[in-house]
Amino acid sequence: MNSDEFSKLIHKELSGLDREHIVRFAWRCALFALPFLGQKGNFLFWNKNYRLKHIYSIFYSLDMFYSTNITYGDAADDACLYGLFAASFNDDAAARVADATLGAYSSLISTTAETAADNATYAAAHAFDVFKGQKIIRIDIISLLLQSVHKIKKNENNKQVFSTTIYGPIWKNFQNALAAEGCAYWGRLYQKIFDDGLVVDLEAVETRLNVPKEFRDQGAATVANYLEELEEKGGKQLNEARIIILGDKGAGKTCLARRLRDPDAPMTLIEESTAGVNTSLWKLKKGNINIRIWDFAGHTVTHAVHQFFLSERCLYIIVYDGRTEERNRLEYWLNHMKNYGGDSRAFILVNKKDHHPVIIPVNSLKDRYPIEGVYTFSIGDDKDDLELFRDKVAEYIKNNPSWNKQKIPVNYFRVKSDLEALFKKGEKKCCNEHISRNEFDKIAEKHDVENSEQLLQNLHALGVSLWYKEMEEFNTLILNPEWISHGVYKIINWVNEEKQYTLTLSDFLKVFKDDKQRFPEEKHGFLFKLMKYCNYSGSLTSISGIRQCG
Ligand SMILES: Nc1nc2c(ncn2[C@@H]2O[C@H](COP(=O)(O)OP(=O)(O)O)[C@@H](O)[C@H]2O)c(=O)[nH]1
Ligand SMILES: [Mg+2]
Repeated sequence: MNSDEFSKLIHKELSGLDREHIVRFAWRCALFALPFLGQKGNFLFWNKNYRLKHIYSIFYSLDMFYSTNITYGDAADDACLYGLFAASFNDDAAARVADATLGAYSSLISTTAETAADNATYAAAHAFDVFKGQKIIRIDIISLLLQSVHKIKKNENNKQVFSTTIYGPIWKNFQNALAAEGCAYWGRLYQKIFDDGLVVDLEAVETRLNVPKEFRDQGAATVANYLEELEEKGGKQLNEARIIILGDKGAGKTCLARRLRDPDAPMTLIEESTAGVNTSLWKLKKGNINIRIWDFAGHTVTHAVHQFFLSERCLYIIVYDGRTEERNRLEYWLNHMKNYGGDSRAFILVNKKDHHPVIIPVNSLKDRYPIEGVYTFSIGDDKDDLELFRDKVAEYIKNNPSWNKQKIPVNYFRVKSDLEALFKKGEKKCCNEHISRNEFDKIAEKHDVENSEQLLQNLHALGVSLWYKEMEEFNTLILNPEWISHGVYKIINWVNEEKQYTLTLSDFLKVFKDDKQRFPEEKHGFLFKLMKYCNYSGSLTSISGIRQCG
């Protein structure tokens, strides 16, 4: 039987089945094909830079089949799969595995049984081809797949008794290929899924899918490492979210930051202004979530610094002064968020300081940007609206799986608590704004963390402490992001006031002459390189016209 004849046969078998059953079959097709990805014992057909991401995109999409919370048409994951598809052209077997996975995935996101069946057939045909395409083993793939449909049709016992030994040396090669990429974890996982008759543990799937996006973005090995720590050391609910407030100077950001935490907090005075960024903690009783609020200064000064702090998986609140005529500023901030914020979403607050009517093109903005809601009221005067807004924000965070379902390994959690204790804001005497790598390693060791480099990256991703690989030589782990933003702010202000067009390291002695304790000479190099890194020094002329921060 050739591939076309086989497709016709399968398609006929699938007709009349409901969508759910078809999808389950499609998943099995992708799974049958999976081991062939590593049939040569390596994944060298993929460029090293993307290899772990591609491997992960297969595992991630296979897990999505059993999620209780599938986001249909998740653009990012689609892109990931297509990337995988394209990349695998260098290897015939890999291309077919990718095709089978892609077919199965398309079946999953199909809304009708008919399209699900078309896509599942496509997956089956590629599974068929990959078996036929190799010469090492002889398996009757036709009866294997037909048996699978019949099992699913009967719905009696979901298990499909099946042994990985039928893959012969291919299974071993697949395992070796994974191990060579630091992914032995995934090898063990799929061994178990096959041994269990292609039945998965639903709770474990949810855990895998809820690994924070920052880790998932780094690919299969990072996720494997993370999941292993979770299994070995146990998990703890992270319950931590971030809000980033953006907007022009004077829009009302700092007032909002205060009143989110406490609706009766005093408004800011005209002369108060935020230097760089201020962070504060809003403890949400409902759901027991800690929300870190990052209140950024509004002006150009800080924009280049944003790249160090803005991140994905945050809730953005853009405060817009309803009285200004500059509508394009709203889009400016929305674009800023789009550039740095991944798939984060925004609340827009039009702060109506007086009673002028404000019209913004809500629908057209919603078409182009990920906007969760638009609210118009006065932070200062409209108590009820403020209450409602706080509820909406709290509700959004509470119900968002990226915050309410995330477990982190218990030892990560302990390191995080230790770092937070070292930096206790407001307690000047014991407040460490940064520590050395050595001090960090000691803490990591105390909590039994094996790979401290990995943990540094993880904590950075979670926004707990900032570690820049490019700045390794300075041996500085930042516990207080305000330390960076205030430092940069001071430098820029100095440049501005002195009308300097070039900046050298020795200038920093002058910049920080009144603040030697906080910014001692040995830390100047760090800030200097940081500014170079975000292209400040290269654009001094263009930043010399900036105004004060808001
Ligand atoms: N009357 C009135 N003043 C406000 C309101 N919101 C903010 N302000 C004032 O506007 C100024 C700038 O607010 P602030 O929160 O510091 O703006 P930021 O620069 O965006 O952080 C302060 O003097 C606030 O008291 C409001 O709703 N009504
Ligand atoms: Mg402010």
